[in-house]
Amino acid sequence: MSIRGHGRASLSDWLSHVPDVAELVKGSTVSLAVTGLSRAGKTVFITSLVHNLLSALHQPHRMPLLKVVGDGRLISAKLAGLKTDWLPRFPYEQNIESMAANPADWPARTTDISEIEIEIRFVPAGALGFLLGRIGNGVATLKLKIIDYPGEWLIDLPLLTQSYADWSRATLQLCRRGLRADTARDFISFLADHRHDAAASEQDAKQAHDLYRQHLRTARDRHGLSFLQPGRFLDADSSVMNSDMWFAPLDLPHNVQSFTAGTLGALMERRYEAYKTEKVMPFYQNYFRNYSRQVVLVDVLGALLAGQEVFDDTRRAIDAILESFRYGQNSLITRLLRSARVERVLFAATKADHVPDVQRDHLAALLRNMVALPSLDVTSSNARMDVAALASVISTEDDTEEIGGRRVQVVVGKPVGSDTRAKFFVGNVPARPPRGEAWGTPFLNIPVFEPPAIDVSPVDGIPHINLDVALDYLIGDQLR
Ligand SMILES: Nc1nc2c(ncn2[C@@H]2O[C@H](COP(=O)(O)OP(=O)(O)OP(=O)(O)O)[C@@H](O)[C@H]2O)c(=O)[nH]1
Ligand SMILES: [Mg+2]
Repeated sequence: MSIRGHGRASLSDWLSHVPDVAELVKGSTVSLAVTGLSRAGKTVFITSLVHNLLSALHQPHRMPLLKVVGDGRLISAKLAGLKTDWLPRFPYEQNIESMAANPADWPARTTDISEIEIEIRFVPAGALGFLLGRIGNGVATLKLKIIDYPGEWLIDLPLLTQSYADWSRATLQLCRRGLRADTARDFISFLADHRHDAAASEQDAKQAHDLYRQHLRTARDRHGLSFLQPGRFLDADSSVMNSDMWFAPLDLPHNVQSFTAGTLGALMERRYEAYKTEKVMPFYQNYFRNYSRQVVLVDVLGALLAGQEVFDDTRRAIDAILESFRYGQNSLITRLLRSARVERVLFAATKADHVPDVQRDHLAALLRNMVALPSLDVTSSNARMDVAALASVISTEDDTEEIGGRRVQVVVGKPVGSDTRAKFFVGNVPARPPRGEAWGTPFLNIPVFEPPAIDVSPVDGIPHINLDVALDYLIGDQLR
């Protein structure tokens, strides 16, 4: 609706036709969920985002491409007070303190969901801003809830349409190949002595569960594998470990689809089904459906450096994650979310400061390729999706170095635990997934860099790459 053409109507008439204005005055809420596979950079992303938002008034040139900041329309951004929600609070203060400490440290690993809320006050752009000036103090409020949750939980969605027998067979097949053949060795040999038609035993179920979980954790921690189901088996000490969730896949012959009562197979199947209804479905029905904006962080470079098997496994995990954002008619996710939809999703390659500037476009292009975005975006019922490369905390500087008579771009940084800064050359980031023999030439490894000097008070902010662009894509429309 345009202002012209309503010249004769009173302001209040006009206002009654513009629902956004009422909403702007009383304040609206948007939930931005930050997810991604283990170690992708979720906690650091949220910590830096919050710190830079709280600092934006003092240091606007840190976030110029977040339009509300760039346009000079931001009035204030502060942490919301008492929480009314039941989710644990995201430990922003603790994280920023460890990153600002001397020696600096990165935040601890997280295993559960948490949330933090920021209240943003701003002058709306254009006609709405003019109107708000007329009827109020000209200031609108947006409550931004930011949620940190493990991407592994999304990898559980495909379980909902898979029977226990089919899941067992697919999982065991995977366990026998590549790096998993090693991490799953004890589990597989245990299964050889514990058939599905043996009498159900609480102790056997528990032992299979423990060995299977051990395999999942080793696959993740030692090798960086990510297609690991069920996702909650990786949580440190969650309620999933109640005895009614002790299950694992079994080694089943091809013809077995159902299990006789009283057997180990029947016990495992019952628990697998309970996991779906008690863990997977409630997450979608009670939480996910409210997160209308989401960012999926991917450590693309880490996957690339880890080699072909890990890279392919990351792609498989991303494929599973994508299912939560595709809303075809009658698909399972569509039914689970009922009328709710995720409106915008950004897939972001993190830690872009690990490579020099000239390589960062390739990082984004490689992720675009992994996500297969061009073919996806055509269906309008899907969430709107895009791809970016970013660094939540720039911990390096760009430089050049002569290698083999050629001048190449490198990054300079201080590895954690080292006293000195050093130059690192990671090789060239390919814009497409490497094929066949291209995997033969290994990429050099990159260390964990110390974060730069950071001030705990929200004044200076934190140097980053593209955090402002990412945030503007995700919630910029709410701040116009
Ligand atoms: N150089 C650099 N390193 C980063 C950046 N973001 C994350 N890292 C590194 O990646 C590690 C993991 O980051 P987190 O934010 O803890 O990752 P996460 O996804 O929350 O990990 P989990 O909680 O274990 O799932 C950090 O400890 C840093 O070493 C970045 O922007 N630049
Ligand atoms: Mg974390």
